Amino acid sequence: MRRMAAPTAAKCPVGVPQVESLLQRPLLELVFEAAGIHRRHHDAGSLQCSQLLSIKTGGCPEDCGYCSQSAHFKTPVAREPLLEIDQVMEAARCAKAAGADRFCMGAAWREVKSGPEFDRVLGMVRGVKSLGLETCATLGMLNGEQARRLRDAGLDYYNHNLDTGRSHYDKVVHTRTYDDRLATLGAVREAGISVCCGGILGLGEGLTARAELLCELANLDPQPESVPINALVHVEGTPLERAQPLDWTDVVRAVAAARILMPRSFVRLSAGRTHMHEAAQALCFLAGANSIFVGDELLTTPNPAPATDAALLAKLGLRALARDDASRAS
Ligand code: SAM
Ligand code: DTB
Ligand code: SF4
Repeated sequence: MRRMAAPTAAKCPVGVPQVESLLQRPLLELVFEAAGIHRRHHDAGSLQCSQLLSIKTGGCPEDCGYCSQSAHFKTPVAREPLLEIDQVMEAARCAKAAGADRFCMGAAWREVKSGPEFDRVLGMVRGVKSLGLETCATLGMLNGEQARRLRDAGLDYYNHNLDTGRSHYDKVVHTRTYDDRLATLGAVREAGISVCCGGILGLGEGLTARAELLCELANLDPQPESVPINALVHVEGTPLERAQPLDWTDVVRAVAAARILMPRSFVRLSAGRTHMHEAAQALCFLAGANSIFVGDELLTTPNPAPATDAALLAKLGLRALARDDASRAS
C-alpha cells in the first residue's frame, strides 16, 4: 500500500500561545495555509479509511466522562464479552470488501492483562493482518512487553488518545493521569508500532486546553503517524451528555491547525461526522483531513452510512486509499 514518508518531530517545540494564536486566526486564512501544506506533503485526492470494531464492549472500570462504555455511568450500551476470533475475521472481511484499508479493534479495558484474553487479541491481529489489511488496536494502557507481543503478531498501529489538554484532563477522567497515557504511548513507540493519537473536541474545554492538546501531539517525537480529531458524541447517562454542542468551525479550525503543526501525519476527521453537514466535512478535507472512519458504526454509536460516504466522496472527487491502490495496481 502506498504511504507517504514517516512523520518527523516538529523542527522546534511548538508552544501553547503559538497554537492559541493559530486557532484564533481568520478561518479562511487558516484553511488556506493548511491546504497548501497538505498538498505539499500528501496526495490531496485520496482518503485513508479505517473501520472500527468493538471487540469487548462496556463495563470499563475507567470513568472517562464522555464514554458510553464506562461502568461508572448508566448508559444505553449493553456489556458484551470479548468476541471470538472468527467473529472478528468475518467483520474484517466485510470491512475490506467495503473498501477499508485499516481495521481497528477496540476494547473497553483500562489496561491489557496478559493471559488468555490477550492471547486471543493477538490471534485477532494475526488473522486481520493475513487478510492484507493494516491492523490497529486500542486496548487501554499496556507495558513494553505487551507492546512487543502486539508488534510481533503484526500490529501496525496502536490508538491511544490524549483526549484533551493537560489542564482540563482531570475534569474529565479521574481514574488515570495524563502521564499514564504518555507512558503507554512511549511503550508503543519503543516497540516500533506506529502511533495513532488524537483527542476529542467539545469536552467543555476552552481555547487553552484545545491548544495544549495540539501542542502535546505536535511535540511528540516523532509525531504520531495518525491523528484522530473526534467531536464529542453526546451519550445519554454520561456526565458530558449535555455538554455545549460544538460549532462546525471549531472542528475545521482544529483540523487545519493539526495539519499545519503535523504536516506529515494522517489527520482523521473521526467521531461526530453524522452531525456535520457535508459542506463542513468538505472544508475539513480541504484543510488537511485525509482519513475517516467508515462503516455504519464507530464503537457503540452511529457513523454515516457507507452509501452516504460514497456519495460524498464522489461529489468531492476523493478516492478511498484502498480503491486508489487497487486501480494503480491494475
Ligand atoms: N479503552 C481504551 C482507551 O480508552 O484507550 C480504548 C477504547 S476508547 C472508547 C477509545 C477512544 O474513543 C477514547 O480515547 C476517546 O478518544 C474516544 N471516544 C470514546 N467515547 C467517545 C465519545 N463519546 N465521543 C468521541 N470520542 C469518544
Ligand atoms: C478514535 O480516536 N475514535 C474512535 C477510535 N479512536 C477508537 C472511537 C470513537 C468512539 C465514539 C463513541 C462510540 O462509538 O462509542
Ligand atoms: Fe474505558 Fe476507553 Fe471508555 Fe475510558 S474511553 S471508559 S478507558 S473504554
